[in-house]
Amino acid sequence: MKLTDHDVLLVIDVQNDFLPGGALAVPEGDAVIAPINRLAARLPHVILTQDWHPPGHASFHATHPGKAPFDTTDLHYGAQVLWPEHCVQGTRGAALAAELRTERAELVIRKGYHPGIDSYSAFMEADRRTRTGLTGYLTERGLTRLFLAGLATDFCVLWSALDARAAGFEVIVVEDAVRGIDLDGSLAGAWEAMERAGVGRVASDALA
Ligand code: VGL
Ligand code: ZN
Repeated sequence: MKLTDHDVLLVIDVQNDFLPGGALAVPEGDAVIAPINRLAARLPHVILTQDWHPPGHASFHATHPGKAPFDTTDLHYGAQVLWPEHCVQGTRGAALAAELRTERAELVIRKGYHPGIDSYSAFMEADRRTRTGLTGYLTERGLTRLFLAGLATDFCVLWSALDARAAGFEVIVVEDAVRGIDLDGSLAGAWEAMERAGVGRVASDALA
């Protein structure tokens, strides 16, 4: 696949808490690092995201007495999965993976820092109103085609891909550079939803 200067690698949430041994470990989450590092050396532009929650965040089960991890609850904007406490601002768990090659990243965009709103998407928070600013950044820089990689396929990658499509970007998921959590079939559902939305798929080898 031929790349142009309008292409960007968007690396979603490759943080310690999503890796094996982390607070919200994604199965084989560490397997994304090697392909991402190869792509980060190759794509003309690289942007990273970082899940970045304050202590007591509304998406943590412990914030809601009587709730267990992976229960759901209703927040002011709708249904919310309740997660183990993860990616707390400034902690080791919130840090980007040490093995991730970050030196070519032009932007690190943080999300999920409003105490009462979760944000799976790199573009828009879960209230579906609060914007992160990423659409404006990409647009100002003329970056029109997004290659998505990272964690987790069925949450932050999925929502970022759908919002990017809705904003008019071309979106291609690098299928060997993502891994999912898979709650109740969410991983298969995520691939279906992305296909319906016109999200493409590519193997990292095709870009190497
Ligand atoms: C994520 C659940 C909670 C993700 C972030 O990065 O996919 N999932 N926070
Ligand atoms: Zn989170």
